[in-house]
Amino acid sequence: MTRPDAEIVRNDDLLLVIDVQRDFCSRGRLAVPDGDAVVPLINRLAAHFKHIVLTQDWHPAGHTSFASSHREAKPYDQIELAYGPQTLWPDHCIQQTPGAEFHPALDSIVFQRAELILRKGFHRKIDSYSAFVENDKQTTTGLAGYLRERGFRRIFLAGLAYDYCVRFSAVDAVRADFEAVVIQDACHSIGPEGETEREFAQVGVKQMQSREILDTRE
Ligand code: VGL
Ligand code: ZN
Repeated sequence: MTRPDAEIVRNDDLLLVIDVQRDFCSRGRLAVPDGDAVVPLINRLAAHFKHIVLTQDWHPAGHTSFASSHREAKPYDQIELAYGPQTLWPDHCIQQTPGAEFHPALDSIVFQRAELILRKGFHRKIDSYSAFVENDKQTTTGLAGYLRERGFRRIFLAGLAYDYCVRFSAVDAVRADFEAVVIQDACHSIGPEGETEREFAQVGVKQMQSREILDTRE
């Protein structure tokens, strides 16, 4: 019997798994509500993709996106940096700390099929929500060139957080001329989802649900 993924997922498709790290999950320092719930879905999705790339938020201590790096600032304040507005966050995903590790419940198939682990946010003075272009809108991570040279056409996205790193990555994927498909239920959001959904519709990011890929008999 033909499995649904035989029709949906193609060889030049890639699953881009965004920031599924301890600090974005329960008891993490920047816990996304119900963030852990994406893990079992991503584990199942991984079996349907030949190619996976993982991103890892990877900040040096004292990073400019941390409220603790600015006098009289608190987490979730908005400030103006040299490159423009920036939300300040609790310290999170500090390089080589447990909070920066991938979620322990990610299956080995995710790592086995991960052909690249892309770290971002490592420039002390620039945050990077997007896996493609940092928050200064100029510094690139190299991912677009990598994906193009590898011949990928469609980028499916899952992970955390829907309204930040997934959102900016999906929009930049379209800007870099890829087709972007967000697997919505395999993402969770820090805040309300409406603005993100509106932007996706505007720029042509497609959305789908994991069940459209997963065989429900699994
Ligand atoms: C993220 C805020 C700060 C994310 C990363 O992964 O969505 N959000 N750093
Ligand atoms: Zn971060």
